[in-house]
Amino acid sequence: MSGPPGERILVTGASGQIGTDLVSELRKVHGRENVVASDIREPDHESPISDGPFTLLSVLDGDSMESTIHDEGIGTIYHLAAILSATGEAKPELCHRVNVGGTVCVLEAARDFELKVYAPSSIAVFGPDAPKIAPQKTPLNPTTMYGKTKVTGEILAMNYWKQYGVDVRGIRYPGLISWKAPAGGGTTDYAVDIFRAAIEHGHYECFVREDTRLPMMYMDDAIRGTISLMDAPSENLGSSRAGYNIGGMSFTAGELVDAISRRIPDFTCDFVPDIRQSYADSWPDDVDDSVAREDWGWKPKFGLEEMVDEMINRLREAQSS
Ligand code: NAD
Ligand code: AKB
Repeated sequence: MSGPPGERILVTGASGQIGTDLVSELRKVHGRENVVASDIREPDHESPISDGPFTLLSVLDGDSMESTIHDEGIGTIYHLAAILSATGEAKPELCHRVNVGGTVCVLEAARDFELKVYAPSSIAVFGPDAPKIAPQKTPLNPTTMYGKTKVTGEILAMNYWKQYGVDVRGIRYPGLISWKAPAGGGTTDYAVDIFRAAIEHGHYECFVREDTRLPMMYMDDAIRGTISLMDAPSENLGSSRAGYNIGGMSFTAGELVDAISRRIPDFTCDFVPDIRQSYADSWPDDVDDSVAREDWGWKPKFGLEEMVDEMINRLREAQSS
């Protein structure tokens, strides 16, 4: 099956943390009917993505993916379906099957239908040997299965671009912080879960040590970065097109607790590290995003203080509505 691309957009893994925000933003830009959300689980009734087209679709089912692309007139795929780090370490075979197998399915369909693809990577591509401020180019030796699948995803994307001319782009997202949907089984989930716990219970048990520092980003910046990378002229994108470092903020879990406590004075937090500590310890403190700034004009808007204000205000508004 092949043919000229349609104009509509397909989002895989759309019911997850990023999809919940990205689908809404894409529908604002391209029109509600032109963005088809898909996942193996239906979105919640209150989810913002339930206001437009949705189809149940596994990224491991190549035939269904190709018929969806054909029938729905798809020209671009935002491929978000994946198993994140904490779930991935517990279920490494599933993580490899979904993250690598799903990406191959999407890239094969893109090759057949001449589609444009967004396939995100992660700061998990870096291993303990990377500099603490991770450069764009450095040996990638992750110790987690999730990180290995993300390195493979970047390699596959570059191969499809070089061998078949498939226009694939990606960002190595830091830990993403948002309020519309819960985080989906990653190591950086504490920086999301802590806000709801602070507001609802005044207390949080944090699964990494107080001095754990990681690169993080507020979701609005991540969505703006994603759309601006996809809008960038292809000729501006160099050899990092499958996995650009983008920086937002970098803080320790203790600094996050302090920032929340300045707004919710009774808030308390216990630090009780579990296995996820070792995944966090294998990742960098921050990233050097100078290549993304140079190639397509990346610049973050949210720092720690702005992000904490937004998270608390938005969650309180959502609670009272
Ligand atoms: P998430 O776990 O919240 O959502 C992933 C979605 O994929 C889920 O809704 C799940 O149901 C779906 N899914 C799982 N298996 C599937 C399959 N076989 N077919 C179709 N759908 C399937 O993840 P997210 O946070 O939205 O992440 C999206 C992408 O961004 C992933 O590639 C992830 O690695 C990457 N990323 C996320 C973060 C972050 O902090 N959220 C950071 C770095 C990279
Ligand atoms: C995770 O913690 O697994 C994700 C990521 C940084 O890729 N949030």
